[in-house]
Amino acid sequence: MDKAEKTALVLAVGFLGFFASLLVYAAKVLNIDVPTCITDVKPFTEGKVIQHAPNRYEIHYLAKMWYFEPADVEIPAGSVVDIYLTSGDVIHGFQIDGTNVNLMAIPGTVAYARYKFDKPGVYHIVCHEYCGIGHQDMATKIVVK
Ligand SMILES: [Cu+2]
Repeated sequence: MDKAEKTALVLAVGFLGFFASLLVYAAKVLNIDVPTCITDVKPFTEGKVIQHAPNRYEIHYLAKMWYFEPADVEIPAGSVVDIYLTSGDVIHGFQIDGTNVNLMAIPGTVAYARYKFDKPGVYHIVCHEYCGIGHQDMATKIVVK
């Protein structure tokens, strides 16, 4: 093997190793991990907001062609929200703009994410998985006051 080739290979492997170790660090140490499989919550057929404490919420999102339920939720700043998501028909996407909450709504399954809404503002939620003719209008929001 040519010496330059060897150098390029070592650099590439080293870079990928560094990249992978940062991913593992984020997932295991900082707890920024991909959604895990939720088995203790059965798929539900209606969306709702449940308040457990002043700054503690649970939102059950139901994605359907072509809306999210509940629509336009309002919560106070600093709230920690457990988000559960399921679909009532086809596969949908669920991304909260400006956050790292990025889930898929798959019929028969429940996806989960927890997010702390520290900053007041309007958090738009969009469906980013093609779901039919009304897909581009499928959105809702969380208003943080
Ligand atoms: Cu959709």
